[in-house]
Amino acid sequence: MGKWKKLGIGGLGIVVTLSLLFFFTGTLQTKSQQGKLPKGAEEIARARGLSPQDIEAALKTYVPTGKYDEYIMFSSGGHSGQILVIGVPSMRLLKVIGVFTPEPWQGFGFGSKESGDILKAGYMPVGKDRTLTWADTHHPALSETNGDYDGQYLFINDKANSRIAVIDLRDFETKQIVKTPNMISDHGATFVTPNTEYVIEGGQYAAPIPFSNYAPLEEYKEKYRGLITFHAFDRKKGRIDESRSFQIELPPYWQDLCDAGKKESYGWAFCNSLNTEMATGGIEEGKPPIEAGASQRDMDYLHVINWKKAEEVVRAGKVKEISGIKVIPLETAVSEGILYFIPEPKSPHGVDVAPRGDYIVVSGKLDTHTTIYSFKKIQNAIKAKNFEGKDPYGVPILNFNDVVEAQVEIGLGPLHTQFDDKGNAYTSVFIESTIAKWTLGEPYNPKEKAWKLVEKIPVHYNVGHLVCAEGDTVSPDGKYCVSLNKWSIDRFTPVGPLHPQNFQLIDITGEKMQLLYDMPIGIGEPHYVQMIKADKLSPWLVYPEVGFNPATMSKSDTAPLPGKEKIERKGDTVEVWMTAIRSHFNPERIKVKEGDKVVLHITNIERARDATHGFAIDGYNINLSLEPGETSTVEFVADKPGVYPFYCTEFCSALHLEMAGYLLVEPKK
Ligand code: RUQ
Ligand code: CUA
Repeated sequence: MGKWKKLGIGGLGIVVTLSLLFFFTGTLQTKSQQGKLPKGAEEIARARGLSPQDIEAALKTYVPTGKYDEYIMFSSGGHSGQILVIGVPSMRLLKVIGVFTPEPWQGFGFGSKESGDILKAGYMPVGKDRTLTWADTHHPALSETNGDYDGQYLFINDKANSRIAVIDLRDFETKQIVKTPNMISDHGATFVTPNTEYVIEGGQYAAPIPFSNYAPLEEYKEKYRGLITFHAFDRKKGRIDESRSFQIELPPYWQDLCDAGKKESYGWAFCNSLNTEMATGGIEEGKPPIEAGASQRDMDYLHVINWKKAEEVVRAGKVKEISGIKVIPLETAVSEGILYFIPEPKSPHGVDVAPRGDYIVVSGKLDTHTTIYSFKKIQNAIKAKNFEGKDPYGVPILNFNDVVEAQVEIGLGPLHTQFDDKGNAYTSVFIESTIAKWTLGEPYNPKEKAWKLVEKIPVHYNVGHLVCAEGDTVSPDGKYCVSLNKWSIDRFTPVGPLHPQNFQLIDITGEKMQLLYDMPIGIGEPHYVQMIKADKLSPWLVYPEVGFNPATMSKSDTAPLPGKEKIERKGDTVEVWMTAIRSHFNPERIKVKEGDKVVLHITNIERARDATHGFAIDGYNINLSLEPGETSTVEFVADKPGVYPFYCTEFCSALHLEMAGYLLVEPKK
């Protein structure tokens, strides 16, 4: 109430804003309505206690029914092992894609052979119960062509188990999970090279190679190593091709985030590291804790990796084969000029390559600066063999002052950086809970404006990553950034001691950054997000043919088709060819004997958009989602005698409840 009374100039501003908006969008309005607030708008604002800024923010984010969002965000789903698809600016959740974790709505991991095979491929290679049912997803990466998002594929890592997943953006479904050989944890993943030649996966916590080779911590320096994997991507097949992938052995520092070079720095990759002290803890034995041990030195090492050169070395066969993958030994990486180090400020976290590939921005978590390295200077120093020394493993270290371009003081605890289309960079500042906007130097800005802090905006609270529209590509869009806050504290109605994360949408088009919207994320802690222009995506609305198998992305030979439904018994195996259409399954009765193996193929023969049918068998933990055209196969042993209804789990029609049948399992005599 009070706020509204004291509107003054601000109130005038909002009236003008609203007027302009209604003027420009007012094609459906009568002349007399133009230029005026709609009747009651002021009253609503007053009653709801909305400030002029609130109204402006609401107008900028509201997307009316039937209208689409301009951008789509792909967010890591954190511990859920899934991916969230979110519209911008509405911040509406559009989909949750099952990736590493079974997802019942999509029937991902609940009986279909296709999804079961994908999940199983990602299980642990050692141990008795090798099942993994969760993942710590961190960094999604859209496929790129010439350093720009092409809207075809999406990748994401599982930090907890060192795995990589491939999602096809024609149907937004997970197609492949790779359990990376030799590695047990990752973090610098996933990042793609500019033409998606490789999906980069940098390791995190050093371990023996492979990790299942036990070695005591006393032998850490000798036996433990870091690793980075370059997963070769076969775009035609839409799959990672492990036969062409390779790894590079690294010193046992804890490698952190990575980024691929682009344009000028094409062919190179950059990863930072922490714990170059090689601390291994031992707090229980009176030794300093890891956090103290790993923060003693003022500098850690930015890893500069020539992956083009590494490719050649792999082709020349100068590799070891370990657990079925080619590994470039550390000595070879050094002698072949694949690996160099650059000192970087204490406990660095994010490393981000500027749009032209000319600068590499690094932020130290315990520093107040972003540090910017020049790729040209790095190349010159390497060519001139201008090294300040070598690390204990023989890796040449470039001289910090030779390669640094600038340092910008932006605030305490900088983490990650994104870019806009106007030569600005945006860095998340964790300890301060702000987003800092600063200017890049030439050629992005004339000299006098270069490398300067412009503005900071508070966020709520403890920001990790941030994302700006296409903000890590060769051509960022500007427009929006989203701050991915770890803590929400007081922003939402309390829902118990586990608080949601908070995504805050920020408008960066104006002279000042403007906070527009808070979106609570209630499933696991998202880390990174990428934001793509929505019109770059062209997903299917139904599967292209009836009998389509999403696992192979082709029409299946075994797909049941209308008129070809049948049940066949061969020995102890009962094979069923079933179709689904509103509102029945055909056949509706499946009679088997206890202990029989049941192989059931089912096709949704619908062609209408959104006419999805589910297929659940009670008591057998089976649920499929069959989108129009889709075919799927379920195999199970009918080991529970009795009567088991099966039914459609999608409310598909008025007679949806009638879309059912019986599985009759006759007990053994
Ligand atoms: S990381 S913020 Cu993977 Cu920065 Cu979490
Ligand atoms: Cu098909 Cu409900």
